[in-house]
Amino acid sequence: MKKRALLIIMIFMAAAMCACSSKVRKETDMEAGNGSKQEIMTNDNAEIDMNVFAAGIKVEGVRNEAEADSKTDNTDSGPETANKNGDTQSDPAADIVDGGIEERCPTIYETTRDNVSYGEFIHDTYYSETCGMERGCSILLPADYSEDKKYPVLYLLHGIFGDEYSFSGDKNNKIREIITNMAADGIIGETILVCPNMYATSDPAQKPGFDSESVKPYDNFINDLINDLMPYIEEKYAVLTGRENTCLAGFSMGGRETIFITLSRPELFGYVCAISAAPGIVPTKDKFMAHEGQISESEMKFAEDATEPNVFILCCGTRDSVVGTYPKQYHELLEANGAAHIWYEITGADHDNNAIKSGLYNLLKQIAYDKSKTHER
Ligand code: FER
Repeated sequence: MKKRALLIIMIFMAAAMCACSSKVRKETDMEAGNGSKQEIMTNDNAEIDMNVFAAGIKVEGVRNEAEADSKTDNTDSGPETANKNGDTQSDPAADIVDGGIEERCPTIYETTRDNVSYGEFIHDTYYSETCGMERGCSILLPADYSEDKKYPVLYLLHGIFGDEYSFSGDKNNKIREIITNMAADGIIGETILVCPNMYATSDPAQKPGFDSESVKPYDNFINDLINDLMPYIEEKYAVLTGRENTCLAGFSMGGRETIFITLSRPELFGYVCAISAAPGIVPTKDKFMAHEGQISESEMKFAEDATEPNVFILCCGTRDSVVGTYPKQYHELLEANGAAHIWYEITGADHDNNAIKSGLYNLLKQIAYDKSKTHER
């Protein structure tokens, strides 16, 4: 009988220890994007699933109700054009280059096609003087990549808690399909996509989090990108250099750094898109933390004599549950300070792949439009 009582006490103790350690994990574990359910508490005591960061809330390849509400017609595959036999055929390239923003990436660009070859993401490393260590990046080369050609480059920056695998590891963002299908249709040139690790720390033990110290390596990424990664990519791969051939885009934390990098070094990037940009460029306090701000509100503009990007897009879903209206506030600040840009909202999109697909598609579409004006496409 005594033995049985002892056993019951031991079981109770073990159960209590388990519950305790899972609570510690919930509050301290900052790893995200591995599919397991981990949560973080905001200052208003709301629980947020950690997997919403890095590469967005996961939405499957099906269109949701909110999308059906959206005014954009996703099934439109372009205007009907008559060929010389009088038959009508769809020519997507004919209408894509009209300069208009479409809230949703059309289905024809995000769908895998049988007659198109898609490249595979590769992983590479480079030495970062900025961080004093070897760092990784994922790279999507066109399927028929050849050293005999030269390609424009798009640097794509992930969200908080992410790394160089955040985009390549999520098949639902359709980045590979969009970039390859648009090139296959001749809308854009074949493009090399580079997905870096944006956490530019010199301390391998440092981890991201919602406090000023833990966020600093993201703000340091500008140095790693410009002084280490871009020179490495330009030396190792067959890339076209210069702002006309160098594009920058980012999601959330990556969107915030995209704006900061663009305002700081606008002469380097001809085509830019900040998707669902996170707060903290200017001082503020949101549900996650107080932000000191990278710059003041009056500095949220290009320098007087700056070479500005040909295309600078800011966008966000109307139902973004993580960054809310911060992207809109950035737009309003840029507008008040006279910095040219395109702003649009994606009806019904959350902090998710619908926003990512939309931003990427519209950036590439604007590149096509801009190049069509100067016949460079
Ligand atoms: C914040 C809110 C959102 C913040 C970062 C984010 C550092 C980033 C979200 C994401 O990358 O998905 O206050 O502060």
